[in-house]
Amino acid sequence: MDERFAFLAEWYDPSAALLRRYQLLYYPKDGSVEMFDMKNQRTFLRRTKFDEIHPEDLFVGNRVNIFSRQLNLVGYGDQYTANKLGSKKERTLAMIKPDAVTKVGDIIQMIYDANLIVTKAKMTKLTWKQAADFYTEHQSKSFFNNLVQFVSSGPVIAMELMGDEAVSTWRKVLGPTDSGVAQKDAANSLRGQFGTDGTKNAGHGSDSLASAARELEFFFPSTTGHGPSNTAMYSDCTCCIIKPHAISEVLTGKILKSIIENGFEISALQMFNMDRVNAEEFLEVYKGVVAEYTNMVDELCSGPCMALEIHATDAPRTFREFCGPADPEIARHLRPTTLRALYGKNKVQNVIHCTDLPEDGILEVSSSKSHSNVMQELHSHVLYSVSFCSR
Ligand code: RTP
Ligand code: MG
Repeated sequence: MDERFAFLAEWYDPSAALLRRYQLLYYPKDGSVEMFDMKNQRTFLRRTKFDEIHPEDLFVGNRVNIFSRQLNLVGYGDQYTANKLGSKKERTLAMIKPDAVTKVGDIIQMIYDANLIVTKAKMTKLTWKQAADFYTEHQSKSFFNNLVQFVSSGPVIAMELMGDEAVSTWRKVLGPTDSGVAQKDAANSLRGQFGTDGTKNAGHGSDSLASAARELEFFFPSTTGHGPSNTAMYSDCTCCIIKPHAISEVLTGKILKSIIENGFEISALQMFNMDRVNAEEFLEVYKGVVAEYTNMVDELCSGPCMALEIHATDAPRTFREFCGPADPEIARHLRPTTLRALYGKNKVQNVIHCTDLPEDGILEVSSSKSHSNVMQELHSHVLYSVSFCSR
């Protein structure tokens, strides 16, 4: 019999408002998948070749996109799969400290290069008390006050990372605690490249699975509340969403780096999953106006995306110019150095959704709304979605 891996998977069906459960089978020999509806006890998808799924994406806690359905892998379906694919997978908390937030692009690239994935992310600014709570284990140390003062001195970016031995892998990426030592002994490590001294050392990583669980709960609570709030400030800004296809193509690091290098400040950042209802509402201004509306909705809810608040003078206009024409083919002819020209595939998978209306037609249709109203609307949709999804 062909080797096969089995998972329990959940899919939220928005039209029925039901959480549906499936058994998902994957056959590595020919890259085919098969799905079985658990409630109705019948085959849902006959064994079908599906090239877009990669064996390394198959582990509990991850999401996979199968024929436009976003499935949550919630359990292993048999002991064989758990042993073979699950035994080394861990989650850990990574935090980019205030001194390295502008290096977020390089750092996310380093995370992916280490074969880890980012499953949650949020920019937040900790109060003194929050930082002291976070580092409570170091309360009695001589450096405690310095550390708390530093970590609460500006925004940080907290992330949940997942992958094989994530706790130790991420600490290896960070390098030695003291940046001076890191520069000598591990020049390519995160602290070797971006740290300054023993305290200002660019990043944090949980030191055990138990700390990881506690620290993830601190930033991304699983039960009550949303954790420390994001840093959105709603002024002189525009809203940008890195689309799911770009995230799964591992472009996030390059995109963030390019945004920052071109003089834009990222004043808020949060990763989230939009469900179909959210995506439809978010893209409502395009409904009946842009032919690709339904495909745009499909794309936006096909996996995690990253919402950014971009702060700059005249941000909506300058940032839109930086992204380039919505159609990557046109962008490659007219503005070959823009993000969409460089990384876009087609009008739907065009890397970035940025606030504004790409077609003149829409402006006419929505002429009752001023430009800034549309922006605020989009912005509040994102933040609504963010708070909705981080629940
Ligand atoms: P982290 O917790 O931030 O990932 O760092 P770590 O495990 O490598 O180091 P740890 O001993 O847990 O210390 C926590 C943070 O405190 C600051 N520190 N300053 N002598 C000093 O000035 C000193 N020692 C530690 C660093 O920011 C360190 O990351
Ligand atoms: Mg530590």
